Amino acid sequence: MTTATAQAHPNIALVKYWGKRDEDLVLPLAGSLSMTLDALPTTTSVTLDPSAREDAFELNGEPASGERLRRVARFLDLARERAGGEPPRAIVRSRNEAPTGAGLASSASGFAALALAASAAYGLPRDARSLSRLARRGSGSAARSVVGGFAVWHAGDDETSYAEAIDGPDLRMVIVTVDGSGKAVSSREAMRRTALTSPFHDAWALSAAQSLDAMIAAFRDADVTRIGRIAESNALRMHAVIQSADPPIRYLGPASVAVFDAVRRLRGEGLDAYATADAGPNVVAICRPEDAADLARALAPLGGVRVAAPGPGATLTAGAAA
Ligand code: 2P0
Repeated sequence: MTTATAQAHPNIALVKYWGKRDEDLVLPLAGSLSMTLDALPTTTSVTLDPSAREDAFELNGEPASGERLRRVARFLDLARERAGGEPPRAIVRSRNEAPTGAGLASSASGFAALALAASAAYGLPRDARSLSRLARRGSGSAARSVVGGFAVWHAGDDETSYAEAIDGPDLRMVIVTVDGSGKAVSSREAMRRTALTSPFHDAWALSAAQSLDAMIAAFRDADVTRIGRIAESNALRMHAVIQSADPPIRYLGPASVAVFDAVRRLRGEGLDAYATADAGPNVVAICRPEDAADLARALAPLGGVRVAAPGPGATLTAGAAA
């Protein structure tokens, strides 16, 4: 049986993706910019099984069912549609080093690895643009994990909405895990609710597009301070619009807020660090490489800390077909 295995890493956005222009095609309201990490990879294998009548999905050794399985099967349907003919069903085995569903972007690394492994198994193109476009359909943020280092995901349309690399200054991210449990509301559902009910939604969409332009300019100037400022303000605006949904959703808890406060205090003491957080309670602090050890030491009392550097894009680790 044909098996292909790929690895991809999570990414943390410095300008967030929050909201879709088209749910089916997973087209974002605005572009976003992220760093792919060198930590917490997902490794995924796709084995084509000509005798199987359904796809199967195993996550961290456990068979998946329900919506989790359907999401993978729908994604494989897309890959098979692109392959043409009547390609076989598949067994997908995936292993995450990050806690699944805790706001550490396991769906980004997951669908980036799956896009590459499925493309290899079904003989689809494996250039970065094709992979990023395909990964996007699994989970928007996965479009960015296809790319190593820093990535800009263009809003665009189905053809042009993909991520590509952008040069930037070397950065470190100190991941502060304050809570490893799953999130109460999925990003997908929370984005939908925000768009439908927040009175601030249009302002958020406009602000996100402006933040991306400002961030790209800060990257061009390799200006870490500006990058950090824009990232922190963009993250807080995203959490503000999420909290303004009805019924409200709040991902940041007291322990998360304590990390934001600690980062601000450290900044007052001369350490140039900034904070961001995704759709979960964990916080990521951003700094220059030379400050990472001090920052990690200062934040250690507030949660589990781990320093990440820019990491590789999705790579095939075994078994490319044809
Ligand atoms: C991001 N997040 O830019 C933002 C910040 C969470 C907060 O991308 O619905 O799991 O699968 O496209 O990719 C999480 O969204 O959502 C996300 P879907 P996804 O990293």
